[in-house]
Amino acid sequence: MTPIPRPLVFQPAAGAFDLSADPAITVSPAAPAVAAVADFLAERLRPATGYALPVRPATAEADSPAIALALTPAGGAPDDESYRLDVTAAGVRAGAPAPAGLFYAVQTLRQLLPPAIESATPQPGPWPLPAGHISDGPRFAWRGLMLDVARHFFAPDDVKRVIDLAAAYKLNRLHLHLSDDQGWRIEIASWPDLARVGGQTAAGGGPGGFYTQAQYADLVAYAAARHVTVVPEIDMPGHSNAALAAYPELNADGQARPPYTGIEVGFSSLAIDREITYRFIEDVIGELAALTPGDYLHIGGDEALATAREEYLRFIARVEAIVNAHGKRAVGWEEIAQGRLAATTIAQHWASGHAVAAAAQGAKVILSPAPRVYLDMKYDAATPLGLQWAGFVPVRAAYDWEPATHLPGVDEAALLGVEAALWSETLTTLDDVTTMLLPRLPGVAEVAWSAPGRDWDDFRRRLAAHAPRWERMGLAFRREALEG
Ligand code: TNX
Repeated sequence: MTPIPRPLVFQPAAGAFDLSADPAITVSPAAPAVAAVADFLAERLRPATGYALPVRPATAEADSPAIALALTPAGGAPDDESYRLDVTAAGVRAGAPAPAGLFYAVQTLRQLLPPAIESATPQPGPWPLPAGHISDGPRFAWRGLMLDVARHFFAPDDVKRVIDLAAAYKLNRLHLHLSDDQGWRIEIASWPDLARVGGQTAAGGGPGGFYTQAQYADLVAYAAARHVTVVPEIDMPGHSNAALAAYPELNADGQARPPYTGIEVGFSSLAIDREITYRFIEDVIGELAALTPGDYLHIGGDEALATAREEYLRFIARVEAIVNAHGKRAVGWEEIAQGRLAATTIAQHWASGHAVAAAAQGAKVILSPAPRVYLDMKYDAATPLGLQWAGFVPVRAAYDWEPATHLPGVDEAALLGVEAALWSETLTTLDDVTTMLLPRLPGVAEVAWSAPGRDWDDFRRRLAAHAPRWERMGLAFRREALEG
């Protein structure tokens, strides 16, 4: 069965390699980044098979069966994510110019094995890996998933499950929406009440929560080990009530706002004309930049309905400069494109035409069109969770669309990539999260990774065959949505 996302070249052949040969996983060169991919593969395969699957450097004799992981040609560009995978009855060879490609070869290999491979306990097998050749690489450099941890807080272990899932479908960005009206979720040492006060609340009045800096750093490292870059977002100048409740001086009138647990948008604004606001932003961005090895900091900028336009534009330009001064590229929701953007700034389309203005001034665009990839939208009228302001998003809507023609005026050259978004107004548990992601996230991942040209009937068959894997992983998913 063709993996998800569909590879560029997929050529099945006769025969299979059987894992019961208990192969070694060999690495060439024996460098830490390659060994890490081999260990990741061994850790995925050992629980269900019960095999030893030792990881060792490749040797010249190579007569025993092996799953060989090799950097070939060595010295490829570090951001090259392509790979080749060859399976014969005699063994498995994965080759890639950089470790990311080897990691994706491993993710493909998992999907070639029977679904029982995802079990946490030993299973009878057999474990045939069908023979064939795959040559693969991504269409877009930015393949993202946004998780809103502000409306409801998700504990670090839950976020790790989401990272696992994103990486399984070859996504490479986890955008964490860390602050909003309902909650502030990241410890900032120089402004401790952001987390201590602003972290106490959540939509609907639940307990809230926040990540300590150590927990955040651990998430970043966990993601990096899966070739996922964390993109932290502090939403400004609107969507800021949690900060405005924690620090009175951030309000235009100097009065702290009461905490907010509803789900309306567009009523809050940081004080644009107070210098303290920019000291606050400098401190927050500074601490986040130091904790975040990735190139990007997301500054929000959406739905600033309580900020006058001219003030908004002045604010965004200043915040963008602060981000750049810390050596990072700014990402913002597409509203930021109403002003002149720095050359490196990225605009994220969700529901308006502002992304067209971004492309017109040469900025890169990430597509998160709400009617396609807002995975917090209900699948259909019968879906218990989710919102519906952008309509229903059945699996086909998430899968069957073409980025390069989606927004007239934003063509392929302007596109950095595609990002699914999961807002959490109605989601409180990991089961809620995966129920909204599955089965739609794999469809978005195919849009972001695979070459143009969708085949809905083929995809829905692959998806249906894929679902037993989520059962084996113990993940909740919306089975009804597999029908259509
Ligand atoms: C719009 S998308 C928002 C969010 C909500 C979301 C709910 C965007 C940039 N703003 O504040 O959570 O709709 O679907």
